[in-house]
Amino acid sequence: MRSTLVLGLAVLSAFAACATSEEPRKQLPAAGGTAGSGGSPGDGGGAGGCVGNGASAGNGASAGNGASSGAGATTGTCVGGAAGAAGSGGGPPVCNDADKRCQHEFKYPAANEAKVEVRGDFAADGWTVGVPLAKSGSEWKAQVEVPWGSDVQYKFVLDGTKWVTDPNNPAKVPDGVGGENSLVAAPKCGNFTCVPPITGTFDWRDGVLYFVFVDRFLDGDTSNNGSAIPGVEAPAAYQGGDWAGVRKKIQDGYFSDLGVNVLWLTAPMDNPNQAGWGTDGHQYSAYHGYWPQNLDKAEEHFGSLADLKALVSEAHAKDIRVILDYAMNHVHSSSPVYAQHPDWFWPLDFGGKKCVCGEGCGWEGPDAKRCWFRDYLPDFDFTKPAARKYSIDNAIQWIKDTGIDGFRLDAVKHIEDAWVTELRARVKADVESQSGEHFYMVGETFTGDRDAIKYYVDPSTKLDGQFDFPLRAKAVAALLTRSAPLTDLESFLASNDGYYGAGVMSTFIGNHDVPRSIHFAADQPVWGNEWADGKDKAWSALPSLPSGSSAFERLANAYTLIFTLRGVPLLYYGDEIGMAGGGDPDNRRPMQWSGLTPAQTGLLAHVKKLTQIRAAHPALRRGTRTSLATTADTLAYKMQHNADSVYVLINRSDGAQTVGGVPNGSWDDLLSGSKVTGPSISVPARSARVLVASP
Ligand SMILES: [Ca+2]
Ligand SMILES: [Ca+2]
Ligand SMILES: [Ca+2]
Repeated sequence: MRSTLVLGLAVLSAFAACATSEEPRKQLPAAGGTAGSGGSPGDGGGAGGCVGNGASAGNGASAGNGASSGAGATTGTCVGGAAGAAGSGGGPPVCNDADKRCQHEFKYPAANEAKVEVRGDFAADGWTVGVPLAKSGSEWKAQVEVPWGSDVQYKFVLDGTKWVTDPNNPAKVPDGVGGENSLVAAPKCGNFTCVPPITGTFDWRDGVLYFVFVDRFLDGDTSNNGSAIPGVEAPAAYQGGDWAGVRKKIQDGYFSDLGVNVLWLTAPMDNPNQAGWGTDGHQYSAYHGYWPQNLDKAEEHFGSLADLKALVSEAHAKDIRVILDYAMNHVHSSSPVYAQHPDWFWPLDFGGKKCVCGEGCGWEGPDAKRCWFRDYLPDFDFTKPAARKYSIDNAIQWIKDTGIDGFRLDAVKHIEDAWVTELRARVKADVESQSGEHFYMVGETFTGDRDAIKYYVDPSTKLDGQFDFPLRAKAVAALLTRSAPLTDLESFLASNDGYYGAGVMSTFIGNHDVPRSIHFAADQPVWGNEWADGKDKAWSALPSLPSGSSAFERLANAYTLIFTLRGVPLLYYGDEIGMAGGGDPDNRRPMQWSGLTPAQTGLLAHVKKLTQIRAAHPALRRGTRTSLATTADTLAYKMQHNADSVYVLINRSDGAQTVGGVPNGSWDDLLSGSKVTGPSISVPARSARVLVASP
């Protein structure tokens, strides 16, 4: 059926220099290399105007109030000057060409017809739903919104039955059925309007995200487990988790109890049953899903497409949204699309060297887009329109086939920008126009360089947000390893709060590419460097669960931070109970479903409290942050949105600390349930208080 090009194991094993599993981690910043001064170009400025104006923009302050904020955006298109006033700084509206609309006046000379309408491709339903013209003296006229810069074909319909071209417009094109259509060629206008972003019924700033690593979560159907792939040891092998298992946990209410309302699932595309070598001398299976082989098929280890659809439906029934990991940078060398269209991929040979990222080619700079992650992972050349179309068609098909609500996009900085901007345009045209809901797209750019991350953040043309790796590093250093004072974290936050403009970033402490968070939080941290990849403890000398409760309390403090800041907080599966694990693949151990220690149970209860508090207080999801008192060991800030004020006091030290700066009066601590009195409040060792004024 297919003449796939398979790199045999002999070839792979001879090439043992490729990195570990699916996606080698890119560069780490030079120590602390994130500082970057605030006020980067275009902050605010770019957010002004029409689309992406205050309406759905990050800071709710101007966006109207909580619950259904962004509602302002649905008030219709905003026109030139008016939009500028609504945004920051006046001027023409800001949107990409695909969202611009021009007013075009259609005119037809009046004779003795009773009615005239215009039909055409100015709108999705423009050929079936006409726009009536109004008679004005000797002419019929109508102002119709047409897309900026793309050809518009049209006809007039007289008295509901007679289709004619425009007698006053010589521009005509064949209509495909033997006649002609009149043509407005690529209309452009100075006074364009912008189509508003669709905000739908869910505001993504309210999201609490949970990353389900499907293969490692729960085996809900042993019939799909397949057989072992020779040469692959258990930690890098398929372990049975599947969509049926995830669905079961949705049904059981696990996520609802946790306060999670968005699930991120590992990539669903069919991967090969084949081993690939890592740089660590171990062979890996494709349990992670990042080696797409048959892009239009579901991975059989996880179930069928119907199983995935059922999972999504089950989630929706519980008011939980689902986003899928989508790996677009490359395919596996056994993929039919690579065999059929080798010209859609960057050649591995690059002037006599093998262009593998970090080997013959660099991870950064001009090679970053074209380098292959492995010599068995051909890299799409998205400068080729046909390759782009194929890939984006596939992404759109997955959305349509499954009913998902968003994508987590892998390795964004390794793909050509046109893929991202075209996907956004297609999502608007093909998905959001049908669903009426905003399709959330969050990207991964593994770096401490905020500008590199921000480059892709633009909800109207690129991504809604990205994972906030720089924040994660600062939080780990200040709250878990305690290698930097909390004053460092505060100064970082001060510049980070508005850094991504209208973006809806995802904040996190741990993920599948770094060692389990709990080990950074141990009394003696297993890794002192917050950027450690843990590969020294990935296959042997594996870390075990810390004893006692102190590490869990420190991790709880880190969650208090991200659950009281704006952004979509992410929980990596098992981190809600502080699961143990070193570097990849040890950080992907099977989910622990029973036998929790008291410290694990305490952490889980803390996370549930945080999600409840966050859900109840728009200040935490929309608010403006104001720093209160900060010391090396304590961090205190106020979050405010309209009438909602919440004070957050965090103490990382091993003794109680008194935190000042809270107003006089009586306060309820939402975490402990106790009452305290300002302005100076004692916070016990390794804990936090989240305060609201006592009624
Ligand atoms: Ca299974
Ligand atoms: Ca497969
Ligand atoms: Ca690439």
